[in-house]
Amino acid sequence: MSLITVSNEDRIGTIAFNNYQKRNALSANLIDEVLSAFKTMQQNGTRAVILRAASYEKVWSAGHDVDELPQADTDPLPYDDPLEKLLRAVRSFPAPVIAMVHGSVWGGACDLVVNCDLVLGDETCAFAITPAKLGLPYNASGFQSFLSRLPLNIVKELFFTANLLTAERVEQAGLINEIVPQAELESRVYEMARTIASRSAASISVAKTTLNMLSQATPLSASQFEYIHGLRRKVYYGPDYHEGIQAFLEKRAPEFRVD
Ligand code: KGJ
Repeated sequence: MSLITVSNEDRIGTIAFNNYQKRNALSANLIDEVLSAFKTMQQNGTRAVILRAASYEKVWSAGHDVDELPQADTDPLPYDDPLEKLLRAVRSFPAPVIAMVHGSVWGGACDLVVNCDLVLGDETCAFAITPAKLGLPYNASGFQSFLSRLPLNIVKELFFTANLLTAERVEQAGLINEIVPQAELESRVYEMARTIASRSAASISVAKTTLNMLSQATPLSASQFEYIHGLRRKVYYGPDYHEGIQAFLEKRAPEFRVD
C-alpha cells in the first residue's frame, strides 16, 4: 500500500504523507515514494510542489524512522541516508517546494521543513528537534540548514532542549513564512502556489538555486570538517547513542551516563 498520495493539477503538485499509524515517520520506503513523485513532477514541468500530510492530525511527521537508524557504532546520518537524499531532492527541485504544516514536526522532519523553500502553518504547528533524546550526533549539513534559517540561539534551544517550539515562537523566529488560521491554511497555500506558477519559471528556478547556494556558503576548511566529523564519531560509537536508541525501541525514557 502506498505511504503517500500524489496529485497534480494546473502544474501544481501535491505530495501528502499518508502513513499516520506510524505518525508519517520518514522511512526509506516512504522517502522512495516521495523521490519518485519529485522525479515525475520534474519531468512534467511542475511549477510548485506542496508537501503536506494527507489529513489534519496531531502529528505532521515524527521524523526519521527510528527503527531504521543504526543501533550503534555507525554514522546514523551519512550522506546516502534516505533522509539526506530527500533533503537534497527538495533543495535541487527546480521549482519551489512549499511545506504546509498542521500539527507537530519532529527531528528529521524539521530538517525537511527548513529545506523547503516556503513554509505555511496553522496554529497547531510546533517543532521539536530530538537528537539529544537519542544521544545522536547531528550532522554538519543539517546544522547548516537550520542556521541558514534561524538565529543561532534558537537553533541551540531546539537542539539542546528537544522541546516543542510553539507556532507563535517559530513564526517570531522566522522558521515559517506565515501562521494562518486552520480553516484557511489549504486555500492560502494553494493560492501562493498558483501565484508562483503564474510567474517566470526560469527566473524562479535560478533564484532558488542561487539563494540556496548563497545561504549555504561556508568558510569551513577540510580539516575543520574532519575535526567535527571526529567529534561526531565519538558520540555514535559512545554509550549515549546506544542507550538513546535502545530506550526508544523499548518505549522508555533514556538514562544517559552522568560521568
Ligand atoms: N520512528 C519510528 N516509529 C515511530 C516514530 C519514529 N520517529 N514515531 C512514532 N513511531 C511509531 C511508534 O513507535 C508507534 O508504533 C506509532 O508510531 C504511534 O506512535 O507502537 P507502534 O504502534 O508500533 P505513538 O508514540 O503511540 O503516537 P503518539 O502518542 O501520538 O505520539 C506521537 C509522537 C510523535 C509524540 C511520538 O510518537 C514520538 O515522540 N515519536 C518520536 C518523535 C521523534 O523524536 N522523532 C525524531 C526522530 N529523530 C530524527 O528524526 C533525527 C534525524 N534525529 O537526529 O534525532
